Amino acid sequence: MLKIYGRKNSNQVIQVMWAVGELGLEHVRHNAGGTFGGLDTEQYGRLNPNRLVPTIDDDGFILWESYAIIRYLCRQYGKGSLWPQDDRQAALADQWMEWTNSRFMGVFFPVFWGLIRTPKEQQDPDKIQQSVKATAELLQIFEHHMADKKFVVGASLTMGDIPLGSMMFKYYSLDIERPSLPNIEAWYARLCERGAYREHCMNSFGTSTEEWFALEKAGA
Ligand SMILES: N[C@@H](CCC(=O)N[C@@H](CS)C(=O)NCC(=O)O)C(=O)O
Repeated sequence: MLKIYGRKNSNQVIQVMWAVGELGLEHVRHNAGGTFGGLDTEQYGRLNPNRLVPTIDDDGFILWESYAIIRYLCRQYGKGSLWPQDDRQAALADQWMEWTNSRFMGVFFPVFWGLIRTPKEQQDPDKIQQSVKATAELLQIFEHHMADKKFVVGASLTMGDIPLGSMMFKYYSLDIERPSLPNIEAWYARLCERGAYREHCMNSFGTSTEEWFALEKAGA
């Protein structure tokens, strides 16, 4: 059976779990990383020498790097659904995955990290504000792309929706200024209707670093 190693509040784990949920794969997830620890053991080092999460073990096939895991799971178990049948559609889905990694994460993650993973007294409001603004500007590209689409590459959910979509719960939950982005808001509303999205992506992360760790310890 598919095993996933990683705490459920890690963004990289969340996106893998959402894919697993959408594909309906039988699986077991083992808590690892963060306050659960376990990454420094010899056994974990053999699975993932980077000592990071997530790692998967699919009947003895070991894989790390969340984007590689999502692509593997979608190609292996979701051809024609999360992995588009058409190679060009698959390439476009891949493009938006990479865009999320190379462009969106760079501007949005400092917002999330600055507000939630940094103790209040160490926060830098100006830096956070700059990243909030940069995120809003960057999202205009995706807003424009979504003008005539229900999902990232067309009429149904694909792997292209997964990385960016998984971050949208955080984007829309944080107490930050957001521009009006009607196409993205409509897409996000569609994601929120999905059981797997609600289960894996819409978990409270608190409003401070203390709350974050308390929720993590509670396994929430
Ligand atoms: N590029 C890697 C990054 C993995 C990564 O940085 N994982 C973080 C959590 S998001 C981690 O393992 N941190 C140590 C910990 O959780 O203890 C991926 O996408 O899988």
